[in-house]
Amino acid sequence: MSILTNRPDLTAQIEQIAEAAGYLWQKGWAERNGGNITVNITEYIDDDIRRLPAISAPTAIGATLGNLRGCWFYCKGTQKRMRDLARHPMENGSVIRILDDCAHYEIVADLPVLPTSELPSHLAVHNYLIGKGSDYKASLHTHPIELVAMSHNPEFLRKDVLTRLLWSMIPETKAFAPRGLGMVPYMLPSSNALAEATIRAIADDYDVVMWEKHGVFAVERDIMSAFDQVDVLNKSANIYMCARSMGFIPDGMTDAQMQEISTVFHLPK
Ligand code: 2HA
Ligand code: ZN
Repeated sequence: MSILTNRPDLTAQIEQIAEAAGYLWQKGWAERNGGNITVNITEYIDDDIRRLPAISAPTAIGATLGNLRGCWFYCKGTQKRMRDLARHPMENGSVIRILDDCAHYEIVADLPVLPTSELPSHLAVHNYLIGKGSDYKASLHTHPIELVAMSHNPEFLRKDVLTRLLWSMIPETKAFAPRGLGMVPYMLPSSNALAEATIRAIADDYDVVMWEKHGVFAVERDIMSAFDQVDVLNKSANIYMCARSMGFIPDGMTDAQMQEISTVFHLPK
């Protein structure tokens, strides 16, 4: 029996994760096992779930994350494909609980699908978000084609150069990705250094962070909102590339036009 049986609210959350995973595949952003999803589902965990036995041994996270005491997460499984997760989320990911030492987790449901090697860095981000009182529950790593292509140009890696360019391509981008795109220079995937630099960028008030020549890491209230922010930013990157491939450099909206968007939509920057 699945942990989702007779739990419509938890089921809706997992279905939203599966839907987003399907979009990642359809977009071409999730080749093979590329990308990762971790969602804090603690608010949907009832007493009956809390009494369930673990189906894995306690596993060390590799760090002590003090804000995660009592937290539960849905995590994509290691080597699992987003396109499979889209159809069978509980066979390609699992529900874990953080043990009271805040340094170990165990798998509770539905199957002993091991989380990815990136779990410690995703959990470190969630630990940071809880610590600052954020209501963000979802973290997403994916490989959006046009944004990754743009990160191969050193000119775009300077702080907020790409943010301004992307915002200027179409008015919605600033409205729906109002914190822009943070930049993290190339670092080894899954490394502690990459996780720490990502948290610093999120602390610098970005919801979406570019990992140079690799992909993006996004945080939001729920997984669909995280997907939406990446989607609007990548749409702007695509418009830029379409203009360049038609042989001209796009003008972009003017500073005054972008300022007007900020005023009308009450945006932070
Ligand atoms: O989780 O995309 O960067 C698979 C990856 C690693
Ligand atoms: Zn990746």
